[in-house]
Amino acid sequence: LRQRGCVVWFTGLSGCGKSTIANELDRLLISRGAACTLLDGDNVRHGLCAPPAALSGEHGDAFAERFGLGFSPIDREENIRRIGAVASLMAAAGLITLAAFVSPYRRDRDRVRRIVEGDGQKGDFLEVFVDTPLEVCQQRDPKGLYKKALAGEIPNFTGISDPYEAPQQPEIHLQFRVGMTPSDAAEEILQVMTARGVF
Ligand code: GGZ
Repeated sequence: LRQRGCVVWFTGLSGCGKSTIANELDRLLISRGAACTLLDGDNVRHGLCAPPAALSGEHGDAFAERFGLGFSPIDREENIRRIGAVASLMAAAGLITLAAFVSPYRRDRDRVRRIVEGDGQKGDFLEVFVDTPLEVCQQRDPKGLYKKALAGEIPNFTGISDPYEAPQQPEIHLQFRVGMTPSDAAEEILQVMTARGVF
């Protein structure tokens, strides 16, 4: 099997399914012998970009305030910048790198695209827009975050009190359909990857 190092970047609202689909694609790729890796909020926000509250220790609050990231616009920008830099290195090392983050600001996503394409070549960055309507995400509300955001308990919540800037020309546009499974979505992405000579 042949593969090309690349970044498959999932973007969409909280609860849109991006992490589930990325995990499904990760499994599918591994079952076919690919060398791939997955970055998502669950691993990155506990490590590389841990929030201030999780960073304490010998340097105390000063350290946490400087290096821990929350959800203000500038914090999200830095979150996406760090993830983009890591993803670009992984892709350059030959890995199919899946990244699933809300990444609501177009400018931040486009910056990652330029870094990945600059380190590699055009076609190494595939943007996947997981286009699930806000109402559906809100209805799912797996972690109860929308409820809290609507009650004013979470500031800057994407889709409620902070904007989501949809991609204008994503390589893959996954439009929500009733009955669509994460595995259907993963297959659809894999087909595009194959057509583009990534795997
Ligand atoms: C959006 C938030 C927020 C705010 C906490 N806005 O459904 P989840 O829980 O698991 O996915 C969301 C995750 C977003 O983290 P990212 O690193 O992907 O965001 S970004 O790309 O914008 O930097 C949600 C939870 O963290 N969460 N507060 N205010 N999502």
